[in-house]
Amino acid sequence: MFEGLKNKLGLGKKKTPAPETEVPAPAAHTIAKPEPEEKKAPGFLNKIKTLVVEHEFVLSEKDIEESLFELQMVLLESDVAYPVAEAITEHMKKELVGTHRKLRESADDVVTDALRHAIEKVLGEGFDLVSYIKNHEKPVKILFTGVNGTGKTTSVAKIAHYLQSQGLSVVVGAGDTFRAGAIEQIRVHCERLGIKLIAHQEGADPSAVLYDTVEYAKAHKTDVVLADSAGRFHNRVNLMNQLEKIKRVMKPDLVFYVDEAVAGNDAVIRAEEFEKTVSTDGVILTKVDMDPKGGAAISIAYTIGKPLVFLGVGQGYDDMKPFTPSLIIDEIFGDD
Ligand SMILES: Nc1nc2c(ncn2[C@@H]2O[C@H](COP(=O)(O)OP(=O)(O)OP(=O)(O)O)[C@@H](O)[C@H]2O)c(=O)[nH]1
Ligand SMILES: [Mg+2]
Repeated sequence: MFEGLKNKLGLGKKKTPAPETEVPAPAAHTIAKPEPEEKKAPGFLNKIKTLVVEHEFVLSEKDIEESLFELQMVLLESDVAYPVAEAITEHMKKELVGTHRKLRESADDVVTDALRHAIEKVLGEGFDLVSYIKNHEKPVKILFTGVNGTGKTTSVAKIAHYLQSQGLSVVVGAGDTFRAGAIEQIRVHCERLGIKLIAHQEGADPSAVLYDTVEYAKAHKTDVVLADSAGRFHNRVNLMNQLEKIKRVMKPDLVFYVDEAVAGNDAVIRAEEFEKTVSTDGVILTKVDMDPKGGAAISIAYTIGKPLVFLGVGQGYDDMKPFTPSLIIDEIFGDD
C-alpha cells in the first residue's frame, strides 16, 4: 500500500545509507549547506529540506511556495482530492513558515514532521466501534450501503467476525434481495464464520428481511445487527427510495458507507454525493491492499466530514482493520 505516494514523496527505501542530515553548527554568518548526496536524492521533500537548511530554519512563505506547489501536484497525482491536497499544504505552510528552528535540528525531521502532522490533521481520529456498541442500547443496528461491488457483503462478514472476536454477539441480515446470488454469498460467509443469518427469498422486500433481523436480535438479546444491502448509485431514484424505506423500518443506529480505495478520487466524489443523499455515520474503505496510490484513504473522511471506521486490507476474514491515523501514517512514513 501507498508505495506510489511514498516514492513520489522521496520517502521510499534508500539503497545507500541515509546521509547524516543533522546540520553542523555554522560559524557566524555562514550558511550551512546540505550534504552533496542529499542534493542528488530525488523527491520533493529533499528540495524543501535544502531550503530549510540554507535558510537556517527561518522560512518565508515565498521560500517554500514552489515546493509546496510541487507537493500538491504529487498528492493530486496520488489521487488525493484537490481540497484535501490544499488543506495538507496549508497545514504544512502554517507549521514551517516563520518559525525559528534550532540550528542542530535535523532538516529531515522538520519537513517530514510537518507533512506527517498535516496528514494526521486531515485523517481525523477514526471511530471506535466496539466502545460505541458497548456504551449503546442493544441491539446496535448497523446498515451497510454504497455503490455496486465495492465490498459491502465481504465487509459485513469481516466485521461480524471482528465483533465476535471482541466478545460481542452478532446477527446478519441478508438485505440484498436484488442481485442474483447475493443471499447465497452472505450465507456462505455466515456458515463459515458460525454467525446467525436472517434471509428471505430473492426479490423479497429488503425492509422486511431487516425488520425480521432486528426482531431476532431483540428476542435473542443479540448485541449487534449487521445489515447487508444491494449496491446502488445515489442517482438511482427507486433504489434510493428503497434505502429510505429500509432506514424507516429498521431504524439503524449507524449507516456505514462502503467504497473501494482502488476507485481513487472517484470514491471520494461518490462518497460526497452519497453523503448528500443519505446521511451516513462513517466510512469503510476496502481494497486498500490493492491501491498503491493511497489518495482515497487520505481524502475520504476529510471530504465528507465523517470518520473512517475500518480499512479493508485483503480477502481474508481478518483483513479488516479498525482505522486509526497511525495505520496510514506508519505505511507512509514507516521504514519498509
Ligand atoms: N483485495 C481485496 N478485495 C476485497 C476487499 N473487500 C472486498 N474485496 C473483494 O471485492 C469483491 C466484491 O466484494 P463484495 O463484498 O461482493 O462487494 P459488494 O459491495 O457486496 O457488491 P454488490 O453486492 O454486488 O454491490 C469480492 O471479490 C471481494 O473478495 C479488500 O479489502 N481487499
Ligand atoms: Mg453485496
